[in-house]
Amino acid sequence: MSTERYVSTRDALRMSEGSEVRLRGWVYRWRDLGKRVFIVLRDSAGIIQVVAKRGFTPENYISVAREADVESSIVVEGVIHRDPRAPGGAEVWARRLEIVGPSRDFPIKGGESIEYLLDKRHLWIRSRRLTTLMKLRHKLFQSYREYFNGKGYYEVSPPMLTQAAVEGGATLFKVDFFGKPAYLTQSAQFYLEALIFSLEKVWTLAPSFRAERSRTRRHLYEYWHLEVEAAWSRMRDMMNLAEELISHTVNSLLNNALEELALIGRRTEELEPARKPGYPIIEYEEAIRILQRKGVNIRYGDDLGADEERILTQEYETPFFIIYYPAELKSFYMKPRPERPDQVLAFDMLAPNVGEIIGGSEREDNYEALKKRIIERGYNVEEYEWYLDLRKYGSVPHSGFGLGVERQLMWLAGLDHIRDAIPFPRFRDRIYP
Ligand code: NSS
Repeated sequence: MSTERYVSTRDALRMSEGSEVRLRGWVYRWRDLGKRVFIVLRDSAGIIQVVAKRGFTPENYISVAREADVESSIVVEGVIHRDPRAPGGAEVWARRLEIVGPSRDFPIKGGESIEYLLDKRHLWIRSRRLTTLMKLRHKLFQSYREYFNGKGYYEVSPPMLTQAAVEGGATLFKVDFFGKPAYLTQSAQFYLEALIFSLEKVWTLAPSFRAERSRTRRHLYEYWHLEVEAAWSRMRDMMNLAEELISHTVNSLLNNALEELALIGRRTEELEPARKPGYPIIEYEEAIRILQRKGVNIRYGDDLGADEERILTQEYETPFFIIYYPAELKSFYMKPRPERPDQVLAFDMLAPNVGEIIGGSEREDNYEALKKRIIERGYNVEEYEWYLDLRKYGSVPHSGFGLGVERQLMWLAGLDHIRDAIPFPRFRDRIYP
């Protein structure tokens, strides 16, 4: 079979009347109208309608078409017939059909609950919507690489097994590492920081793990984290990079993924304003005032939760930054703002309808100051010995950020839940499938 030539559904749809074709794929939909059997054939490129009909298709192959239940894998030989009524403008009149792998009683028929579908994720993933989202994800990943290659950043590979917390102990996943405790990484940041002393500008795209206490529509236990770190970079430099990256990906998808965006029903005009960098910047203090004006019961010093973020995102039609948070709301490694040492040189980027997609900062580069903060927060200095070393030998000002890839995809694709931004979401009490 492998020596024969096959065309994709996409190519078949472009071929002229009467072309002889051979296709392979899966039965997406199936209808038996007696004299005719309609099969919608699905492959990785798309779908095409196949018709087996009396007077054209030999009787024995009409019987094969009848047995080709939903999700059977099949091979079809036939002739292209251009017909404006067929989806995509053309269909295949079958001369020969072969079932490669039968499928009886496919467990997803439509109308099932989300819980049920999540149990059947390994099958649900074949749906047109999920397939399209995975294609968008692929194109998003490509656009990240495109961007960093053009900027002279080195792509590096941090470890997933670690021995200390980056973002606090509360969300650490503990692992038994030959009798000693280890943790799944929450962030590659400290390893990226170690790498800038030779490579200067680095980035990575890797999983991060968070044992989040609560289930929300935007938290996963395992998510993909794009992280960046650069020597000699100040907070504003890093913010510029972050918005350039985001606008690059928006342009890239609006230029190269219109088909996918249309298939999932995304209103792309909502993404247009984000093509250009220059996203709004507000200070944390201002964000609190905006929320108070809107009647939210919040005070300076309170954390911004999902609800508050959502209200703020309604103020802007592009992503925007919130900067200068009170130090106690943020991680120990952030550098204090010189003119307001109770605040840190931190920036979050919030995207419409989703909220925080990026968290970043300028890092504390002074050995004594960093050590003091580790002690103040009650952390074990020994665990951070190597991280402190980076400030002992040739310290430099540096900044970085982390982007939650699924959160960005939620925004780009207009999803109201994070589960479909990743093929196999890990966000519940059990790991299945
Ligand atoms: O905790 S962060 O805000 N920041 C860091 O981890 C830094 N150490 C990154 C850095 O500077 N290198 O997480 C960064 C982003 C955050 O803005 C979210 O978009 C995403 O990671 N994030 C998550 N996405 C999905 N699910 C969960 N649980 C999650 N937690 C963070």
